[in-house]
Order: sequence, then C-alpha cells, then structure tokens
Amino acid sequence: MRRRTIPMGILVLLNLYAAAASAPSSPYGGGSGVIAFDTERGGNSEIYSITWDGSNETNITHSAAAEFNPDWSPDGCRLAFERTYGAYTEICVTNADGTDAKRLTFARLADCSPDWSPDGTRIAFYSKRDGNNEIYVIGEDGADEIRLTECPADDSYPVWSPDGERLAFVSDRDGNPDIYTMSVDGTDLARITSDEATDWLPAWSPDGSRVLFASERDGNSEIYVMDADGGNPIRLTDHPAADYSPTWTTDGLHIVFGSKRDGTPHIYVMDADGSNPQRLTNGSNGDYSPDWRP
Ligand SMILES: [Ca+2]
Ligand SMILES: [Ca+2]
Ligand SMILES: [Ca+2]
Ligand SMILES: [Ca+2]
Repeated sequence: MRRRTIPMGILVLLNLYAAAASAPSSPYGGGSGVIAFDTERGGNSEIYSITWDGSNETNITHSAAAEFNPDWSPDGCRLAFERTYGAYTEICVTNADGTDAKRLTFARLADCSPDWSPDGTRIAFYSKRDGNNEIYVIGEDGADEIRLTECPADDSYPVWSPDGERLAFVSDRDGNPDIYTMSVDGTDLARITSDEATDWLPAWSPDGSRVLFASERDGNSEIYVMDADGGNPIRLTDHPAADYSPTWTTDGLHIVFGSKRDGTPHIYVMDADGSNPQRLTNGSNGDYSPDWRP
C-alpha cells in the first residue's frame, strides 16, 4: 500500500486552524468575555474594560476629555465611542488597547451613540446637525455619511440587526419615546413598542429574533425583551431602582446591563431570563453603557 504524506502547505494550514481553535474564549458569555463601559472614576469619563469575572480592569482612553458609549467592532479589535470636544461630542474609533484613536465626525454638534455594522464597514449614530436628532450612517473611515431619518421628532440610539438588514432606533414621533425598526436605507418603517411610557435603548439578540429594551411602563426603569416584531414583551428585571442599558453576551445566554440598585450606578450581568443578577463593577464612581466584546 502506497504511503501518503501530508503536503507542507496543508500542515501549516492545520497548525493555523489548531491555533485559532485554541485561542482564548470565555467560559461565560462566549466571545472574549470582556466588557467595555464608560465610567466616571478618575475625574473625567473614560472608556474602561473589565473581564466578566471582575478582573483585569483597564483604562482604554486615558484622556482629559470625556468619553462615552463604547461599541466594539464585530471583530473585537476596535471600539467606537463618543468624545467631548468642548460643548459638543463627536464619534471616534480606537484600537482595543487605546492606540490609534481617530475622530470620524466634525459637525461641532452632539453626535452620539455609535453602533458598528455587523460587516464592520459602517457606524450608525444620531445627531442634531440638521436641527433635530436624526439617524446617520458613516463609513468606519469617516467617509460617505448618509442620513436615514427625516422627521421633526427626536430619532436616536440606532442599533444594527445582526444580519445587517435593519436598524432599530428610538423615536418620539408618535408622542412618546418608542422603539422602531427600518431598513438600512431608511424605508420600511415599523413601530415595535406602543406603550405611553418611555421605551428606549434597544439591543438585538445575537440571532436577530428578539430585542432587549428599557422601559418605565411599570413605574420605574426595567429591562424587557420582545420579539423583533414587537410581540411577546416580557419584563426581565423587577427592582425599584433604575435598570437600563441592556446588551447581550455573544452566546445570547446572558444580559449585561446598568443599574442603580446598589446606589451608585454599576454594571451587572444576569441570565437571559432575568435570573441570577450579579454585580461586575465596584467603586464609588458611576459605571455606564456596557458592551460585550465579541
Ligand atoms: Ca477621558
Ligand atoms: Ca428627527
Ligand atoms: Ca413608549
Ligand atoms: Ca428597575
């Protein structure tokens, strides 16, 4: 029987595959197990990261300006965030270690809440540059800005669906803040909450089938989940303090969120059904806006 040898090129590929398969991944939540957030610790707001078990707290931005609302790129290598320049905020990006920070917008008005597209090429945000808050999309290099909404109401907090086909966002165009979705070209608008209370801060599940949001419909801010078409809303938190800023872990089995339940605003995790809430951050300064690193 003729003996067959594996060509060297295949061996190299196999070794590369083995190295990729053995790359560190989190035993909790999937992905890297790292959470970015913004925090007031240290005198002005910075973007920090922390591991899911509360270890490896790291200051990423280290600047005299205030930074808010971090959002990981789909490959987990970069962060988009807001940075203040005097009285206004602009959208910026940086490497995960804080190097190569770049400013993407120069409108000298509040540009807020960046959200990276699933293919990594574009960033959605909201801005008052045209007179009232509208949803915009910009290339990850700052080019090719387009406006997606044109409505005198406030349109804010855009987030991409995992398939890149739609954006969820918040608008008060029907009288109070509700959550809507639209195609990425701004057409095919759908309203998916209709409660008279404030409904906001949407976040798609990793499989795109559900949307997390925060609402005051039961008297104080709680976290809810619903189908992506607005059906079957379920309350996940039940605490007299404010619970807000929900986001999913990569595996969709857990939810990271902000809460004032211990007085100072901190970052918490819970199971996707709302059970087992646990606090991740400590200290006397507020921690906000968590985002799970892929
Ligand atoms: Ca800072
Ligand atoms: Ca508007
Ligand atoms: Ca509402
Ligand atoms: Ca609450």
